[in-house]
Amino acid sequence: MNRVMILNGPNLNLLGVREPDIYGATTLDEIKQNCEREANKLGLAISFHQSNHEGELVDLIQAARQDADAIIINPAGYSFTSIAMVDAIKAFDGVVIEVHISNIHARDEHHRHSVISHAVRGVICGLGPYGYVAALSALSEMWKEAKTA
Ligand code: CA2
Repeated sequence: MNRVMILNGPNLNLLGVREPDIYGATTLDEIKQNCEREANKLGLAISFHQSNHEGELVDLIQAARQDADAIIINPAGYSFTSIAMVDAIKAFDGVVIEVHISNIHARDEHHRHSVISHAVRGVICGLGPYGYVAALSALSEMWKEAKTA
C-alpha cells in the first residue's frame, strides 16, 4: 500500500477558529477526517501532522525518506521563507505536492511567491480544503498510471 505523509505548517491548527473569511470554516481535524475517508477509498495509507516549528517540519520531511512514498505539504507561512524545507524536500525521492487552501496568487505580495514551489511536482491552491483530497486523488492516478506503463 502506498504511503502518504500529509504535513501542515504554522497556524493551520487555527483553521476554522480564526479568519474564516480567508481560510473558511473547516477545521484541521475535519480536513484530517476528509483525507482519511479519501485515503480509505483509494487504498492509501496516510499520516497527518501539523507543526508550528520549522525544524520539526524538516525532521518530518527527512523521516518521510523512510516512512512515505509521497508528501502532501501545506507549508503555510514557511512557504515564503523556508530554504531549510526546500533543502529537505530536495533530499526526498518521492512525489511532493504543495497545497494551499487559499489562492496565494490573489493575496498581497508577501503571500504570493512560494519558495517551495520550484522543488515540488505540483501545486494546488485556492480550492479550499478540497485541495488535500484532490492531491490524494492525483497521487493515486499517478501510481495507477505507473503500474500500467
Ligand atoms: O491558504 C493556505 O493554505 C496558506 O498556506 C495558509 C497560510 C498563509 O500564510 C498562506 O499564504 C496560504 C496561513 C495559515 C494560517 O492559518 C490561519 C488560520 C486561521 C487563523 C489564522 C491563521
